[in-house]
Amino acid sequence: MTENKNQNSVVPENHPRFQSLKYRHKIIEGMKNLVVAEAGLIAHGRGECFDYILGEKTNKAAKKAIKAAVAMLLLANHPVISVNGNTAALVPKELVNLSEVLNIPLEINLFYRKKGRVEAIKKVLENAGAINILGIDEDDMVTLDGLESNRRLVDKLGIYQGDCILVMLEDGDRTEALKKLNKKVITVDLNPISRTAIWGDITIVDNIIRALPEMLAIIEELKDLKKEKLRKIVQDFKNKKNIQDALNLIKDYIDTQKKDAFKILEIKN
Ligand code: PTJ
Repeated sequence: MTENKNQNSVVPENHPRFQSLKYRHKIIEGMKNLVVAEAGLIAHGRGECFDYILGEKTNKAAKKAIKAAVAMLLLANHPVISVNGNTAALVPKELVNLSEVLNIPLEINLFYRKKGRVEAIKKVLENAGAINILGIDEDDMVTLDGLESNRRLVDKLGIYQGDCILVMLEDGDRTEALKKLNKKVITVDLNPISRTAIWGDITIVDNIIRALPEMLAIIEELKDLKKEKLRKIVQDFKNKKNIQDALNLIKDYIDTQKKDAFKILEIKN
């Protein structure tokens, strides 16, 4: 059972949408604690919709992208994991594990900088075991060129000097700005044709709740490989082709679901 205390509702584990409801409640709780922006609820709903038409599982294209992403992170000189409200609410432990295993800093970077949010997210990450979190102290922040939104505020020791940035659930502007600054961008975005997805160097079309554990598993496979082998994995990965594959998966999934739904409709009538 998972309980959403403030709403007095309990979701039974055999509920067909148990997983989905569990994560919805995390997002709702996150919003009440200032971790998630109000707009984060809408972003989550959009993600759910894409996840539904991707079959709610990590597909082959996503697995390829995850492998290339891990190789790229292992090769980078100053990689950084960018954390927003939704990621902190949904996968705090996985973010901290990823940061520890790869020795990569976590940097809080927000679109909506409502008072108290940075501190709320810091607390969630610290409760999950994070020690050194960037993007906290305004004195350590500088602004990124070519960006008007709050995401332009970055940590001198983090995204500002980073060469490879992992961004999840993003608005497109920042990915574009990071690319113009010659940084490599790895994205996790369920919408394969969002601006973030299109501008990223490696686009993982998957739900962060599955993509991050999968990344952690792949790190175990790749962490001892020689640099040439890692470079080959990155070079062989073609993001455009991978995005096309993700879109084809959506088309195939909808076709199959349509057939199944029509079988039921025919029996029903
Ligand atoms: O915490 P803040 O202030 O930094 O704000 C975060 C949000 C998410 C509100 C902000 O970045 C935003 O408005 O994002 P967008 O433009 O709505 O884009 C979010 C993208 O993430 C959409 O393409 C969604 O389909 C996708 N998405 C939503 N949930 C997930 C997801 N992708 C992967 N995993 C998810 N769980």
